[in-house]
Amino acid sequence: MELVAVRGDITRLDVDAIVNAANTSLLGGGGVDGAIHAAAGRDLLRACVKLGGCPTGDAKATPGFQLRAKWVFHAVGPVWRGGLQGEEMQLASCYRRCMELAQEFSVRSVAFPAISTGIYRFPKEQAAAIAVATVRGAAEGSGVERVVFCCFDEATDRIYRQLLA
Ligand code: AR6
Repeated sequence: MELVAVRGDITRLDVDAIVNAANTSLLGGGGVDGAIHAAAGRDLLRACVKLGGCPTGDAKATPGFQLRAKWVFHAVGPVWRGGLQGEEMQLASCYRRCMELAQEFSVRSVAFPAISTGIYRFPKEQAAAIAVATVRGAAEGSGVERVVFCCFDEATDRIYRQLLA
């Protein structure tokens, strides 16, 4: 499996599935969630309403509608509360669940944003280390050939490039 860091907007990527950094309502929000809903169109919200929310650490799938990606995996990362409330486990669980969904939907390429590191304030370096280790650990037998870590800001891009070098 190939792991790469790409700087840019996840809604523009040509992959089978993109991951959203959602909240437990799955009804949209700011950050990457807002960008994905804006790019996918109103049908995405209608599909999300039917999912009835999602617990922290889990992920649920919808079609990508107007996106190039066929699927969106809506993952709910933890809000950072100092690190003693299971945040690392919950973040790892998001990445693991998305890799399971990738297998379930026969997805060969998937792009992740840096879940929880924006509005939810999870420390960026710690989150990136968890993301890379968890994805690597879930690779075997998943059928996923290419994982893109989509880095929106320069700091995130630098961290992933170092980790993957
Ligand atoms: N493409 C790729 N990455 C992006 C994009 C984009 N278009 N826009 C922002 N990022 P955040 P969270 C990066 O805040 O911390 C929402 O309101 C951003 O720079 O989007 O998990 C949800 O509804 C950062 O590196 O998600 C939740 O309520 C990363 O995406 C809450 O925010 C994650 O930042 C989730 O907070």
